[in-house]
Amino acid sequence: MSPAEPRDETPIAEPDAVHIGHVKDYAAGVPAVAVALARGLEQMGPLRTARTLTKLNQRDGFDCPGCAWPETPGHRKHAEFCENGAKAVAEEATKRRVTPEFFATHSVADLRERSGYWLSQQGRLTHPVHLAAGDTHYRPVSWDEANRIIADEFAAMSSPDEAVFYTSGRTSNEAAFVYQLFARSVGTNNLPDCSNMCHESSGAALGASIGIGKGSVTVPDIEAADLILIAGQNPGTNHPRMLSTLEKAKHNGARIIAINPLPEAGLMRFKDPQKVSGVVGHGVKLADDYLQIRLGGDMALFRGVARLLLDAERAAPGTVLDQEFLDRHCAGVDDYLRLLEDVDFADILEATGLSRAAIVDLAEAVASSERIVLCWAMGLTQHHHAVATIGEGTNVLLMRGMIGKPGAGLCPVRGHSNVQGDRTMGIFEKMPESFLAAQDAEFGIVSPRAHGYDTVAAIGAMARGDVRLFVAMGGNFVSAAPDTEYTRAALEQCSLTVQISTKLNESHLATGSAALILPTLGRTDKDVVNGVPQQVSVEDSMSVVHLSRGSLPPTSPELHSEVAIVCDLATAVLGSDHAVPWQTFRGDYDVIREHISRVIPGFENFNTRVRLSDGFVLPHPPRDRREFDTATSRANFAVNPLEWVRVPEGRLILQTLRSHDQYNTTIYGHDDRYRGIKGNRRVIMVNPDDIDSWGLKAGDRVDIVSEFAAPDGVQERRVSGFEVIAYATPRGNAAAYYPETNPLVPLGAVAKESNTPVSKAVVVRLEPSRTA
Ligand SMILES: Nc1nc2c(c(=O)[nH]1)N[C@H]1C(S)=C(S)[C@@H](COP(=O)(O)OP(=O)(O)OC[C@H]3O[C@@H](n4cnc5c(=O)[nH]c(N)nc54)[C@H](O)[C@@H]3O)O[C@H]1N2
Ligand SMILES: Nc1nc2c(c(=O)[nH]1)N[C@H]1C(S)=C(S)[C@@H](COP(=O)(O)OP(=O)(O)OC[C@H]3O[C@@H](n4cnc5c(=O)[nH]c(N)nc54)[C@H](O)[C@@H]3O)O[C@H]1N2
Ligand SMILES: [Mo]
Repeated sequence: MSPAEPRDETPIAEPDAVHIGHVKDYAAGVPAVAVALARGLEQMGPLRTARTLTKLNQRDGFDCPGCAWPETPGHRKHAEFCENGAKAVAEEATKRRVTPEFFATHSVADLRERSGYWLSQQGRLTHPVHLAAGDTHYRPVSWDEANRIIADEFAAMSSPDEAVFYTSGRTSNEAAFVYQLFARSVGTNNLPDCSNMCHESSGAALGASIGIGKGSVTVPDIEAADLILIAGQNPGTNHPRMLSTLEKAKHNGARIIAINPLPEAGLMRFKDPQKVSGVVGHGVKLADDYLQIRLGGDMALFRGVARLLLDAERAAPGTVLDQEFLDRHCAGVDDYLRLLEDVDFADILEATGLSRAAIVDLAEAVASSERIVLCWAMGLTQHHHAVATIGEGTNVLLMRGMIGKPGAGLCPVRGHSNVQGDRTMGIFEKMPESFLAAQDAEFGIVSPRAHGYDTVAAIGAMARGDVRLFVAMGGNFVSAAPDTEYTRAALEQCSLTVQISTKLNESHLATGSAALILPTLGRTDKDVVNGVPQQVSVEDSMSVVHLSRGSLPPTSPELHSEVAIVCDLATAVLGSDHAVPWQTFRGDYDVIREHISRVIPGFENFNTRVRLSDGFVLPHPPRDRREFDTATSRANFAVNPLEWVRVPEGRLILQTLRSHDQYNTTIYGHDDRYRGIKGNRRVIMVNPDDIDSWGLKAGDRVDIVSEFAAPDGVQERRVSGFEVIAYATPRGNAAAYYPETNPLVPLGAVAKESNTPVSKAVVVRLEPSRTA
């Protein structure tokens, strides 16, 4: 039971006063390398730093747990990673340990008082632990006993729908596949995942428009594009390896236009730390143009552009619209063009906050480019009208025939490193019949057909007392979900909460009557079963599937792989004579892949092809053949009434976003370097004129209060003690960090169709701080 290595006692720096420095106008460069190495050495020591970073994103190594940006096919650099990928690795491969002794010292009540940062800095979990109903401490438990406790919970259910199985997007394809197979074998589709809070709006919009919820470009397409639009994405922080691709595109002559309320450093200029020029020079200017749009104004921008394209086509017929593409491959064109007749540019200007000249310029770029790529992330997906916004952006590309041709297409840039793969593997509360039927036939089980709960619905069901068992495969549900206190209370309604985790977080302390923490191997860890090293696979943002194998000896002999945890649990719940050969799966992941190859289209010869040096690319009918698997068998224009976000009198619209020093709910440190904000994360970025009009000064402390309509009148949520920072954000628009401001996001504020929490447009007011 003793941990493999001694506990690291390096003190943990808690936040202090906020320091405001210069906002950077470039990303990466020497500071990025220095920070990456410093974090590595601090958490892992020199040996593990060398052992992990040399294997990161290499063919014989592991997939970076940072983001889902693809590796460049063919040639790979020696160091195929970025500062923030290195931080993600350091966080996982740390030498610090959370042992049973730790839980004996710290009661649950004590741990609830600690910050998320402190919790994660304690290190890797080493042993399964159980919090019995009414107990004050987590105590060690054997794996058999843990599985028996969960099996007893199933026995007490009146319906399998009283169980909920959450997934975060780091889980491998193999683990995700057995996990959803287990949920469906017990009889529920309750499979909410982080994607419900992330790119669900992209999936919903693209599914309706082009018949597949995935992006239609590859890295070589981006490198070959002549116009790249980047809307609602901060790649310098969240997808730093994308900057190298953009640099190449730029070198090949692409024009890049950034659409963002904030002038993010990574959009402006890039210094590649792996090139001499990046280390000593000024770097490459990335964005040629920057459109400082208002929060939620993108649908209007796309519509304005579409209208200008139509006007230009009418002025010079046959020169702007790709009429052949529209005739052969699209549906709903006339309805959409009719909608464009009604465009009032006063609305477009109000919604976007941009000048007409800027929009005309964008439209001219779109009209005159031959290969256009549209990239986006959370700035488009987390709005009330997110699905319509992405549909509108897709319309613009369809008008120009930009789907299914080299150098052009749609590029939703995914977040978690395997979030796309998890969905392909069936982590979805409403998988299509074709998947369920194929899986049932393969295993001789009968999957339920009724749709399950997504993330927001699961919280509602827990709050109603309809859920006995909540299981999380990774993630940090209570902090990632909206409406933190409501969500915490909902989790507390469960009889048993189970977290399969690598590291301690707030969700281990938002427990049902009883709780289990099951520690698991991460990406960097070696996974050896019966003496044979196992490997897992992942799918990146561009549908490339490849292997990942860790290289570090596991933190503790008590760690089980995610696959092993699911298979042992399934055996305990379903019995050893169940139709699915759980223990065979546990012993050899090739056997799992064999079955996947027969259930999921595109995975034929999975075991052979995944061992090719660059893996393999999954089919994408629009990209490959201009085929659209929609009800019309064509690409459908999205036809929706125009919407945007209005700022109510005396209020601000708040977006919640990531700093440069965090991975979602895991806080690495307190240095949002590119934005020049250091020392503390409890800050709100506000336009200087708004600060004046609120009668405030930069540096004042405020409470942020959100307001929303509820059935029983207007309700409020409050977070206290935030420092006001003057920042270059549009008037009426503010920004603050996730997850500190999640308590402000009301559960009921969700995107239409995708049910994604509206994390980028919370109506708030500021009040003098109650906590001084
Ligand atoms: N280092 C690091 N990497 C990560 C993550 C991390 O936390 N840390 N998280 C991963 C995950 S899960 C995800 S989903 C991605 C997230 O990647 P991003 O989507 O880049 O993440 P956010 O910080 O939410 O940034 C949203 C960006 O959209 C802009 N924005 C907000 N609202 C609007 C709008 O209405 N219109 C427009 N045009 N822009 C808007 C914001 O100013 C900001 O630049 O990153 C992944 N990679
Ligand atoms: N207000 C606001 N809320 C948001 C967002 C926002 O922009 N604003 N973004 C949303 C988005 S895009 C996302 S994707 C979600 C993220 O939601 P989640 O995916 O639930 O959250 P993470 O913070 O990524 O989860 C971190 C935890 O995962 C565990 N972990 C890490 N690696 C592994 C592993 O290999 N295996 C296992 N089993 N566990 C592991 C660790 O215990 C760690 O504490 O948050 C959403 N919430
Ligand atoms: Mo995400």
